[in-house]
Amino acid sequence: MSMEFGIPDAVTILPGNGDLPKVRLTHSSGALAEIYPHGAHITSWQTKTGKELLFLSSNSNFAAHQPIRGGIPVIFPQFGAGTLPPHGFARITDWEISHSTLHDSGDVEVAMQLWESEDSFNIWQHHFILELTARLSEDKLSVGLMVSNTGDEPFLYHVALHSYFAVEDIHRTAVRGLEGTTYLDWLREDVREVETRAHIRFEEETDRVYIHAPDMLQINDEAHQRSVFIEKCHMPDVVIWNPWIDKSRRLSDFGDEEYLNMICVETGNIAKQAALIPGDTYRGETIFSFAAIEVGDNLPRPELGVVVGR
Ligand code: TA6
Repeated sequence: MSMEFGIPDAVTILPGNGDLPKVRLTHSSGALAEIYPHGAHITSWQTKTGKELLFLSSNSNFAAHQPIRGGIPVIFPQFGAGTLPPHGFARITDWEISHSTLHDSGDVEVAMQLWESEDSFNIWQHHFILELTARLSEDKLSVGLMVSNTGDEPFLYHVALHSYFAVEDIHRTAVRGLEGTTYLDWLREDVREVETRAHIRFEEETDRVYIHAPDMLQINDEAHQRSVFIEKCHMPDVVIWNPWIDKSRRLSDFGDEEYLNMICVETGNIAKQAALIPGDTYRGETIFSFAAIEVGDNLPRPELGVVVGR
């Protein structure tokens, strides 16, 4: 892995798990993020006090052609099962670093790109450039995605961030912001229902896609007394997933009890494929931030300006 993109004290390229390299982003406040060029996969986002906000399975693979279990998998061009590898090939392919930047604000940024190869063309006959940009601030992580159609044929695709968040106890975790949104329940033959709960809590396997969901979401990790805020732009749909007990046992790269300490809140074009004509480019972004909370019903929301101190 080329060292040309290293920036002293800000962007470091170093050996990661398995025989994979990783890039470490270090903000002057002490906040940190790590991203593997394998899948442009963000595996860690830590607060300036060292709290890890993303979930990463202790059983995850870190190897060629294998997905990393946890962090923020990049899903492209297919979400879920289909004619391509599950969740597409982007997450199991090595990307190239395209730039790294230390902004005047102190934000630290790295971008990675993936484009068609002989392997991808064998299974998906399209020309594309996919770029992920990760920008770390003191208390935010912004993840941007760009998809360009560089061929002369239109193509259909899904693109998403399949984000795994660490929670102290799933039984004391709630997701806010989806009340009134229509969802498909993938565990009940895609039955279509409207979410009635202001706080979604978890007591069984949960796997559903919320269509054209609101752009502001919140994960309340009550046991840790903190919230993660998710603000999405041009990433219309949201998947909420927890495998619970039986599915956890079926996943070889996921600990049997790890469902207790994670929740997936995924953002992107998921419910149906989007179309991209030749020469066109899609751009979307999800901004993750966090704050301490006081446990209770009237939990703070950033847009109401009542966020408790960091
Ligand atoms: O998050 C939605 C989902 O499609 C679930 O159905 C579950 O399969 C999960 O993704 C993980 O998929 P993976 O291929 O990473 O095991």
